[in-house]
Amino acid sequence: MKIASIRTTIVELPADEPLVGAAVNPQGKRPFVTLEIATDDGIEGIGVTFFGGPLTPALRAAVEGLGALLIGADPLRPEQAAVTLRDAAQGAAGGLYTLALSAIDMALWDIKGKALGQPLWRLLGGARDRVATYASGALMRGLTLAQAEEAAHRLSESGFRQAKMQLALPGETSPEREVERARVVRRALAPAISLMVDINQRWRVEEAIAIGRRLEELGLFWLEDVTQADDFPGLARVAEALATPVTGGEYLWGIAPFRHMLEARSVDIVMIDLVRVGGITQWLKVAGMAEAFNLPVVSHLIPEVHVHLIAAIPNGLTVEYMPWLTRLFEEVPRPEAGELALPQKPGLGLAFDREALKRFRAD
Ligand code: SMN
Ligand code: MG
Repeated sequence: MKIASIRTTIVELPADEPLVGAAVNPQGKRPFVTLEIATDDGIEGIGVTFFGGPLTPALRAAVEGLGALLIGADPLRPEQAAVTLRDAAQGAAGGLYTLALSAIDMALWDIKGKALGQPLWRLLGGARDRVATYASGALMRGLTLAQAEEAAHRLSESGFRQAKMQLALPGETSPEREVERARVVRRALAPAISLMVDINQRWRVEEAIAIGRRLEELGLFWLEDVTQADDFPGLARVAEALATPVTGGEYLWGIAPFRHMLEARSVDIVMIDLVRVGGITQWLKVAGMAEAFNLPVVSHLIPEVHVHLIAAIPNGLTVEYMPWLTRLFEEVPRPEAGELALPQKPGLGLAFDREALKRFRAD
């Protein structure tokens, strides 16, 4: 089998919040680059990538440019493709290169799954029968306190068993305001729902320790990206100081920084972002590193693909359910009673909705 052609588009999907309708910027849009790889066998694989923001046209060009180098290559050899592309990009390991590689790698694994007639989670190890998932995106820092409280109430009726909120509030904030918001959301959420808190790198180390200590009484499931993501010793100080598990990893590019983060004992839970790590092939390597450090792995965005990856590995903990891409596909795994069912179709088990590709096309 050989790669015959590639096709890309840019789509802009509405920046809505479908879980409880708690969008911070309902008029906003989120740009994505879609990829389809066709083979001479008639099997097609699909991939998607993003985080380009205003660089999205450049990201698309990167996918096109790298993809063109693989015409004629064996699609069942994603490691060979990665070596070819890394060499062509003079050893690049980050930025648009990595985001573009991710879409290509994803599509190659989709092709492999379809060629072998197996869903990806089974092809990659199939460690678990069940995958926990958590509600994300409904309790953002841009909401007022009253809006966050209302969203938490509504989430309580959604069947989710885990939910994430953001702290490090915009504008004037204080440890008191931060802790108050966490308490209000915690009280509004059903007691059986576990709560995670994401800081998105916005606290200093001392702040993270001081506020983190005051949050301990809430029994958080985890505290995420408490400070600058590459301050591995700083993160380690926070992880050491708190009983609450500290999570991080979504901001790291490629696999090597994870080695340093793990060696520094910076986190208790490893979060892997599929597009920043460089695709499925690289994601699995980081999951293996985490396992060797006796740490669980959680996913970042793209639940439609991450459901496979968290199910494949023995140390998968939970899938972030942030339904940004739902509209792009004909069918997606839906959360039910806090879990995602394992897809049974071969490969990713996803197909682009042709109508949606047309309707949201932005190139
Ligand atoms: C996050 C990061 C980037 C985009 C959306 C959300 C956040 C998360 O850090 O963990 O979901
Ligand atoms: Mg995060």
